[in-house]
Amino acid sequence: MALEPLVKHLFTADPSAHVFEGKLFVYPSHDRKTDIKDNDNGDQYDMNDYHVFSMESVGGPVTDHGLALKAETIPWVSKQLWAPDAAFKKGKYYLYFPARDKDGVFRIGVAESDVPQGPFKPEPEAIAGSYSIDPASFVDDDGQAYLYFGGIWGGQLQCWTTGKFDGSAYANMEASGNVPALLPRAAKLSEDMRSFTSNIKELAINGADGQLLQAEDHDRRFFEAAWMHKYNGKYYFSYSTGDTHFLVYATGDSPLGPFTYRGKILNPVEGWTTHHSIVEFKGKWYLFYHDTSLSGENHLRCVKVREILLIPKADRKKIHEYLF
Ligand code: FUB
Repeated sequence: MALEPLVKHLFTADPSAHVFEGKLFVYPSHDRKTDIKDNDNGDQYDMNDYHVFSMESVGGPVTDHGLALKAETIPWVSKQLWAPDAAFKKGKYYLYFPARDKDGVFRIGVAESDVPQGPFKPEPEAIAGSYSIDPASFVDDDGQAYLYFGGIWGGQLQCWTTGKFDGSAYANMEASGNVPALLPRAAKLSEDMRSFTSNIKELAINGADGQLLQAEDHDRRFFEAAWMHKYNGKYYFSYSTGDTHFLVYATGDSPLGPFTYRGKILNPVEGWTTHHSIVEFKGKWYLFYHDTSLSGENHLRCVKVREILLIPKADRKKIHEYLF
């Protein structure tokens, strides 16, 4: 499969892929050119709208459905529409997105449409109690929907250790040394998909020894880009390790964990960030991800897709990029 960008007429990143109405839909960030210098806060990722894409087959033509949602129409947002995701429930489509509110705090919003491509109508307020970035929705076989989220450093998760926003914790980015790493978050979604119906839970990611991954373990600890999929009855929680640039995964027997770290999905790509989704379409599994090969600049990324090969355990050492 050619590893060409999915589209070249826009810069796209953070692809969330879903099968809706028999087609493959991709909900990415829409990167844009700015003069903002790269920094560890991610200020250079200054996006202000979303486009939705679809295709009938992987490798076939990709339709850009145009503007799906823009920042100016979302009353609570000040800037930075980061990585979105979408969900379907009871005849409606929902777009989840992180953005900074008027106080500069990242929150998660939701917008609704009758069709998967949008346009989406935003709720006037962010989801009550939501914080940080990178929402990923997952509807389990029993119909219960979950929202996964969180990101450290520029994603502000380090500011929420007490359950209240503490701006003074921002500059620390994360703990160091031999203490448990910050954990991704998840909550159950209401039947109307617009609010949390459970407390926000911390998702435990343990090593093979059953102990939480440590903050100093930058090759394995959670950084951002949560994704959940189910395969053969197991829950696969995958994410980016941020400053070590891996996509990795952990598995569990429940959508809220605990999860056990299993290994790498993708080695570092060109560019600082890495962010993905995993989806089954027409009997094959695909990894959607991004790199910066179209521009050579960290904040101008392009979405790509490759098939995930289901490799027998014995052969896994030979090809360590594709792991399940
Ligand atoms: O696209 C902006 C941010 O960069 C995303 O929210 C992160 O996951 C990283 O890809």
